Amino acid sequence: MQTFTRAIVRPPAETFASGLTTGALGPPDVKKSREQHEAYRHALERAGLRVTVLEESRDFPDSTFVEDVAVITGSAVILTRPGAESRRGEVGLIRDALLRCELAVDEIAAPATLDGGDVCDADGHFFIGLSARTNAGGAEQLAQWLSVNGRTSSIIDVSGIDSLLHFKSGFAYLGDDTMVAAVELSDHPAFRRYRVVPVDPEEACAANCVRVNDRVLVPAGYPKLALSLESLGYALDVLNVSEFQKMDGGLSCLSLRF
Ligand code: CIR
Repeated sequence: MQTFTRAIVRPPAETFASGLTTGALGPPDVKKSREQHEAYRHALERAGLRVTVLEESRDFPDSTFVEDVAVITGSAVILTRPGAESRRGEVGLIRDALLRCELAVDEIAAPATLDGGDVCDADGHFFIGLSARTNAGGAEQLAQWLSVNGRTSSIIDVSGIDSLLHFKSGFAYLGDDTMVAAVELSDHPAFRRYRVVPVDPEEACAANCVRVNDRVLVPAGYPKLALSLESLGYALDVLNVSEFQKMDGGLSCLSLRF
């Protein structure tokens, strides 16, 4: 499993509640979301990361979900072209921060679309989800870029699974050939050679967890998955992300880790 040393985050702005959401859980409390974001940042620091905190952006209420606008591997990054038009301006907001990290910056070109939430690095093999946000052109451009950077990839079509906004809404790679997968994905032939930890349908949101160095960040409120992971020997950091879940986001989307 890759060791991460850095992360980039952006706290939610005052306008957070006007971002995109399917809205089933009601509006988020901005103050609470900021507290949860700070706790998240501290968890990344506990895992050994140096965290760069970017300025919040009132103009882009979804910009706290920084993972969607860039894909990083090694010392290279590709800026995405988010599937949601209201999020495209977030790309320009993050470019300078990535350049300052001395990453070589490329960019997905129109009309392709790609959200980082559809991209999962499994020890150098990338799974790329096709979804309502990521189209075939975006997946292909990313696959090509990854190949130039010495990485392999395969495409997983989640566009027919209504419960998943992004591939990683239902999937996480934990290292050690182990993955957490929502029921809709757990039998996928692409995952046959891995150990798959299934997520109980009652705990569907738990699938979006994140391995960061020696620990796994998991969302609070999903005891069954927590127990499964603990029994496999993972050290967990349980975090409340209720306010981000109200905006269809979770743990992975709140940072870029590299
Ligand atoms: C959106 O709909 O784009 C945001 N409200 C949530 C994005 C969550 N990102 C992610 O799962 N990677």
